[in-house]
Amino acid sequence: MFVDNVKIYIKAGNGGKGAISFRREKGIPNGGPDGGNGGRGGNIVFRATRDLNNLVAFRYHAHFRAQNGQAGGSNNKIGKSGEDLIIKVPQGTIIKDDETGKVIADMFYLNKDVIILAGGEGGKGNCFFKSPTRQAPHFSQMGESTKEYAVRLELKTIADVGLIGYPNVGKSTLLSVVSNARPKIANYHFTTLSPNLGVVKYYEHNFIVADIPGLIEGASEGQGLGHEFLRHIERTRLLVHVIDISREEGRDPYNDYLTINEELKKFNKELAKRPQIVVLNKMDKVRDYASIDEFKYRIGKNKKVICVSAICRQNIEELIKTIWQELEKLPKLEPLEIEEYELDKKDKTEIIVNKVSNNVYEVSGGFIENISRGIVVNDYESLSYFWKRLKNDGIVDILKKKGVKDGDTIRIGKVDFEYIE
Ligand SMILES: Nc1nc2c(ncn2[C@@H]2O[C@H](COP(=O)(O)OP(=O)(O)OP(=O)(O)O)[C@@H](O)[C@H]2O)c(=O)[nH]1
Ligand SMILES: [Mg+2]
Repeated sequence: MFVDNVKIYIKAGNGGKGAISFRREKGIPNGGPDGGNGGRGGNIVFRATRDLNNLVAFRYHAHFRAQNGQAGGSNNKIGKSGEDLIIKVPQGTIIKDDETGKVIADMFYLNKDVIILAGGEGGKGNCFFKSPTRQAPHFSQMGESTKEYAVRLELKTIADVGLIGYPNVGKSTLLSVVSNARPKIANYHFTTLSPNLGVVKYYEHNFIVADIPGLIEGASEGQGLGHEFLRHIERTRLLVHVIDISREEGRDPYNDYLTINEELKKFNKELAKRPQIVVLNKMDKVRDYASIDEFKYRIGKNKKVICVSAICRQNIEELIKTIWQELEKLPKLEPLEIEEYELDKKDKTEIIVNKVSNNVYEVSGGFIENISRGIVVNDYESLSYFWKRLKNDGIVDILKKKGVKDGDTIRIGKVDFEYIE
């Protein structure tokens, strides 16, 4: 089964809770607060690899959670951070927000880690809340809790060269003789059912070749395996168009050439304009060399045509050299140009005040979420700390502007407070 589009669920780790603790040492009966901060939650990190060429593994494993941070400890001990979760995907995987369809990242570069979700911040320990007027705070901050998101992974293979052509013309055989790949080869149509990638070495250089299932006339209407796999050669720089010159199957080679190019055009006009090298394969079976001259004449002088026998490894060095020389002239591939888009945008300055009914005002936003992690409703000191923050950070002013009066209710998260002037 070949899978190049899947939905998965990811969640970064929660931050650990800050500790509430007081020093207890011999000779220091009322030691100060020494509760340490909680640890950070682990990030969700994506990494592109060439060890994979499809997304099938994600069909069976679709939920990914990074480790939570641990709680802080006494003696100002900071909680252990959660470990990052590294998700390996084939190079060329595009990560989208499943809800909005917006692209978050293009996993274009090998081994370049991309943080898609950041772990939650650890909460502050009670030591942090100590002040001249608050010598022994009995409260600490909760760790930041993170949300789960659904993302869609879409593979669009990255390779320098794409092999195209009718079924059974020897594309996979060619890939197996030029590269390290060992694709399935057999004497029937549609042996290749999903893309194969191979690395070709040419002196100190190397380049990637992608072999896809064969195309036939009408592929755009779903004939054969259809057009579906062409998107895996859209991100190539050069196409190698393989043609069976032996006429073994009774088709005319030049007609094959035109038909496949027509199918390319129907899929994507840009792809049809991509530079092509034409490879006439199965030369070992050719008795009548006039047909080669005829092909070359019909295709025109300015097209590059190379005659090979993949099976006999005849002229393969010449082919590799020609491909490399062409590639050198072509611009390098670039990742998708995407607008910056973060999945879990945390605006820690955002303050939203809404009047929800006559006497009730709801306060929300990243700023509030952050400071409200410190409220312990049944702890007087904790509440007074919280009120102070609301006053000092201008939230009370905003409430006043909105018309709040003595005795009104202020709703923050799930907690209601009475507003007292
Ligand atoms: N005589 C001869 N046969 C070849 C040559 N190259 C490939 N073949 C044979 O052609 C048949 C098809 O080869 P494949 O490499 O599977 O062809 P393909 O184009 O990948 O086919 P699909 O995956 O079905 O699209 C196999 O039996 C190969 O052994 C060649 O140079 N000469
Ligand atoms: Mg094949």
